[in-house]
Amino acid sequence: MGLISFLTRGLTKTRSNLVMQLDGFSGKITPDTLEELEEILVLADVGVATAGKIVTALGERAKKHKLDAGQLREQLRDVIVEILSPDEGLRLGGRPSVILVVGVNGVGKTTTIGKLANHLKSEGHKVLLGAADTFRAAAAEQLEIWADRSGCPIVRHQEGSDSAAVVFDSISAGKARGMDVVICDTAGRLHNKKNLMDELGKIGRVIDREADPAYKEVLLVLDATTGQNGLNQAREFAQACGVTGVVLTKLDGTAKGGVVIAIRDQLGLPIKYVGVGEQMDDLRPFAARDYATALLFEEEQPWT
Ligand SMILES: Nc1nc2c(ncn2[C@@H]2O[C@H](COP(=O)(O)OP(=O)(O)OP(=O)(O)O)[C@@H](O)[C@H]2O)c(=O)[nH]1
Ligand SMILES: [Mg+2]
Repeated sequence: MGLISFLTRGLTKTRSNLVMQLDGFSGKITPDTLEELEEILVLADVGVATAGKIVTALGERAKKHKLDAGQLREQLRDVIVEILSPDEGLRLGGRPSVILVVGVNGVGKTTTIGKLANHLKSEGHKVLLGAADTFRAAAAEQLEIWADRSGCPIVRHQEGSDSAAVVFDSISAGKARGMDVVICDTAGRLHNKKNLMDELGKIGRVIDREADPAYKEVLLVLDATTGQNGLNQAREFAQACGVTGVVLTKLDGTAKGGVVIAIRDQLGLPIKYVGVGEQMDDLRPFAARDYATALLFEEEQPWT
């Protein structure tokens, strides 16, 4: 399935709300139109600041090009693409590249790792998984199931052992076995728990020491259904462990798909992948243009 169809399916809830309301506009684009649009965007979890920025940009375009409401969706899409661009992929190419996956409890970290391992493997990369969630009972077993499904080796220690030691061993095994990518799971943690956040800092330093920091990725997994709360989580994690990109999961179950735009705009963090389901192939690399199109249009447009 192409990315647009995939996103179109995943973003159904967000889009149907947005489109229904946008279709209500007609005639000239007036300050009232823009004000209403701002509210609609805020309801889609774009956030107040970013929604304001979007309608300001639209107002300028409307004035300059004498736009009417029929052109609103197309123009809105272009403004959103501008905010979400440029697309940034993973920094691969290290021997191995190391991806640390972090986030609060239950956002979809382990599932995302399974999907990502499968995706990278299908692109020809040799992937090893590190079970550095040593905290939650059965966390390593859960990752092992994904390792089996995606056909990737896994490094795991006993429950309760030091997570930084698992990361160390995973990188060593990755080097010894000629892996391209090592993806390490971590235990879910609340962003206000200082000692747990410090632990991520420690793991990050192990990666910097043992692997090439130029190819280190710290992916923050955010659950799209939490909407604007994700922004606060992102701020804290970014400070604690130098997040390099965001994976947004559970877009399939929410009308809050607009939060992607707020994350990029407010925090400057690139969205690297989006998850729209629980299955192995329900994860795709993020693409700004396709995302914005799927957010606003039911079908692929001739100009995409
Ligand atoms: N609908 C939907 N469900 C998802 C998605 N990603 C993950 N899930 C589900 O979310 C639940 C939690 O996923 P996990 O991968 O265990 O989350 P986690 O962040 O590793 O959880 P902890 O390790 O306990 O912090 C599971 O039931 C997953 O199937 C997604 O993109 N869409
Ligand atoms: Mg987990």
